[in-house]
Amino acid sequence: DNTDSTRDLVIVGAGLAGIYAMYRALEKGLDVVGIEAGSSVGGTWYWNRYPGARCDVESVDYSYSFDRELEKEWRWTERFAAQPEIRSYLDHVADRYDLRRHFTFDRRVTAARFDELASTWTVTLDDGTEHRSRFVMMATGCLSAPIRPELPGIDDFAGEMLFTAQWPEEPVDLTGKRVGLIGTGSSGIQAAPRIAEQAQSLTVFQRTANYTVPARNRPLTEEEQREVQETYPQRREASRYAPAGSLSTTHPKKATEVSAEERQAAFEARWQEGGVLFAKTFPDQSVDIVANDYAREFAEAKIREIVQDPEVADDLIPKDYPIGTKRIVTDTGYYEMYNRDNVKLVNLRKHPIEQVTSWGIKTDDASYELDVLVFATGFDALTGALTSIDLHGARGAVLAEEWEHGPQTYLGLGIAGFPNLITLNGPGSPSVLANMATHTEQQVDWGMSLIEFCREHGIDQAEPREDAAEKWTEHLGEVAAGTLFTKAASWYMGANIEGKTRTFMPYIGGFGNYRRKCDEARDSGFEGYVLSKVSVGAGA
Ligand code: NA7
Repeated sequence: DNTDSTRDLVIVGAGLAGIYAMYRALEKGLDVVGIEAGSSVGGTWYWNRYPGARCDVESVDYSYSFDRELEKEWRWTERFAAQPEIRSYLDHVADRYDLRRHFTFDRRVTAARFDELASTWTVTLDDGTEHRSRFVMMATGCLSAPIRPELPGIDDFAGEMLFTAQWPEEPVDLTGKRVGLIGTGSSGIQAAPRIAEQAQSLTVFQRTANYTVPARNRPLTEEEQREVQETYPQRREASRYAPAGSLSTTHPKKATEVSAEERQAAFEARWQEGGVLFAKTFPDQSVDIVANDYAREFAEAKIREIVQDPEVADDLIPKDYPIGTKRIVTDTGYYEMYNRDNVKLVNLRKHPIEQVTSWGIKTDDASYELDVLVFATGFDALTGALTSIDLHGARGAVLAEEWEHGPQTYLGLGIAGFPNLITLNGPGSPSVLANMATHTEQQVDWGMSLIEFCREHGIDQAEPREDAAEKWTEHLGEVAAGTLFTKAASWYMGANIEGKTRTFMPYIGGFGNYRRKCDEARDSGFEGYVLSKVSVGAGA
């Protein structure tokens, strides 16, 4: 509203994290306001409405655990929930706890500036409105700043352009249309088979092939739903300290220790079971290239088995990174789709795009006439949503400058130079490697405990210590260096953005370990922070 009053907290974003942060803030009696760029709650699940959008974490785990009553009254219909179901779940949560009225929708935060004398943030919205608060929580998402590729001639295209990350609310009818799809990450791979069913033709423009495993999504039976309900408390408790924030197992032995038959059987079982856990069939798969090669060869044989045209199969096989080191995709009928007559794969590595024209796409060897162009071209992951805000901290610190050579955080939750700022699910945390629902609750709860600690102890400013942030960032790098993940030009590494510093941004030491480290940091009385009482008569 105005700058006259100083609130306790501004929450930026109303996705999975922002919704829960708002719930907790209100529960704690904080004077809080939330800002959201979309017209409603949902975040990722509000924006990514493309056909086939689905979560790759099992629905019963990809949900809040903070209220047993909420858990009891909600029924997930499928093993992996599709976007509409997750969105209605998040709508339900927002309504059930009456959270909506605390958010301002259709407004984007453009800037935030910390006033060192008053120990307050001034948060500026795109309509010029300002909010003053003691704390700011950035629930801005880790895959929320979509990329629009700078293809030559892109503005000349006369047909319809669609972005998976900004798909229209109204249903899009692709019947009889010649559709081109650029991008074969999770979004492109999920959308393609659904588009191919409807469109006259689908041409997939692939720059880098991705590994994808069948999701084997299916309706949940009554029996399964009952069992989940009965075991929920134990399931949640185990998830809270699990390596990826939900239940998972690996083969008891390493891939390099078992016979070829046993290996094959284990991979086959995971392939049939479906889902991302194929990437964790064996415990050494993401650290030992020999073990990884076994998994890779298995997946390649599957591709060759499914795809009838050997040349297409060959194009679909990734060539330049270990399997699982770019987030493995789960699909429904992706490889099978290439056996349809109306689908064509264009390998941009062999034949790059020369020009987008009014009528379609020209590669160096062919012309493709298109009515619709779909972009599934990814995000400025982890840092993009934060650095796109003009963020000014203490002593002249500007976030985009501070992070020019890669993000530096303390536990992924705080940034040196930026007092009273809590970043949720951002770089330095295991967010994108974990079940985001479990992760979100951990992050919000930790952030709230910092705010409470400051209130209880009359602390005006809590700022991560420079050395603590350096140490954490170093630790991140060391843990990543012990894996194969640094071998891929992935968005985890910042490699999908030209000019972005390449550094492994998430914490890959496991969610359970991460939670323990965060717990310790909290229980130490926030030793990793400089905690100061500076304001004169500015009690929040
Ligand atoms: P991703 O995984 O970043 O995929 C983006 C895709 O778009 C990828 O295949 C890119 O190829 C491709 N791309 C990007 N720019 C271009 C240009 N200019 N030309 C051709 N192709 C391009 O994003 P998603 O949305 O699919 O998935 C993100 C995460 O969301 C996913 O991992 C899940 O965790 C959920 P490239 O690989 O860069 O060669």
